[in-house]
Amino acid sequence: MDTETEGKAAAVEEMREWCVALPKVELHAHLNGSVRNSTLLELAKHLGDKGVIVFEDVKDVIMKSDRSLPECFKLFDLFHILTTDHDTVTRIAKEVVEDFAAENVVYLEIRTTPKNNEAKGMTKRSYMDAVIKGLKAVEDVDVELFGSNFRTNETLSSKLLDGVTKKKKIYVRLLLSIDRRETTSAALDTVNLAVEMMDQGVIGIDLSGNPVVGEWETYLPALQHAKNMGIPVTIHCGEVANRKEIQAVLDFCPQRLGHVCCLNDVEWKKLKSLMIPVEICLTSNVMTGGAPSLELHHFADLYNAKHPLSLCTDDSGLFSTSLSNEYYLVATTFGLSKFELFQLAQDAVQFVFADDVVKKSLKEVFKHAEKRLL
Ligand code: 6MZ
Repeated sequence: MDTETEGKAAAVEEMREWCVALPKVELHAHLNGSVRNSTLLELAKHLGDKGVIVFEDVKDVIMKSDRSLPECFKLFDLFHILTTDHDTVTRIAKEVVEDFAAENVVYLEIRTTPKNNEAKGMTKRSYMDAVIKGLKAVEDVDVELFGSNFRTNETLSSKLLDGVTKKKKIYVRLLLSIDRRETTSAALDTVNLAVEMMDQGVIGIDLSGNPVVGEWETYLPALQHAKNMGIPVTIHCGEVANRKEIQAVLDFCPQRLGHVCCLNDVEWKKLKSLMIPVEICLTSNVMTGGAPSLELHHFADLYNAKHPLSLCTDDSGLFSTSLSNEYYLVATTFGLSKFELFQLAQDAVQFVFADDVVKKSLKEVFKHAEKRLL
């Protein structure tokens, strides 16, 4: 390697490390999309040995690096076969939190679809209990799961400030996802479950699933119910060009929107005038065709317009990315400076669904990190 190449490699390495060290807020991460490949392979091997699946076929699918949008949803059906029993749900929830914490994510909203599975004796409630059990089982990281009445946020805030040498600390909150394949009544069950679990770390509702499946009218009663109950809602919007639905979602005016890829000029203008914060998923959108390339991703337009936004991973396992990598991609693709990246990460605190006490504590974390990173 010549000196110039070595210098470039060192600069890349330095920037990557800086993006890891940056405290980050993750607002759009699906539990089953964030599972480690090594865990999926281990689970697949186990089911292969039992003759439930053909391991070699599944292995190739898990390790494949490119994924179209329809392929993603076929894969989720496979992942759900591998992961949907109570013990495995507990395991993946634990690992996912550990992985985000290792990336210096200081606040994480994980979303997951509560599942009924009669064969496994699983109800939506027991599924969520298994998730929470996993969050509580995390050992190498201090997890703050409940509201400030369970463990004082001041305590966690001071721990978050402890720096790199001590145990990492992370706030975790849960969003319950309504899958677009569900009926109105199943969607309402999910919102009612969220109401029931508000004191256990559940903090909001998400609408997700295959965007070419289902009708907006099916979920609207449940989403409206959430709104009436004062539960924050985030909605996957415009992953495909469904004009009628994009319009309806914007009219519903949720607290946040995911993706916003296929909006036309009128919808784009409306989004900007409503100032709804957007969860930006660069790698996911480029891989699934929602954006033509990184360079042409709508992040640039929203960022330049000072529209509220937050960088997110969507499915870090499925798309082999991490939140640090998403910040790195923004730096290298759009030329943001470290100062601008820091601002971007810090601004995301405004869009968390947690209360003002948590926000205040997170602002302290950024204030402290500023001295170290800038
Ligand atoms: C829409 C997505 C998604 O809930 O089983 N999901 N929905 N668009 C996407 N973009 C690629 N990525 C994930 O996690 C997996 C579920 O999250 C939703 C799908 O409903 C998928 O089945 P959970 O933990």
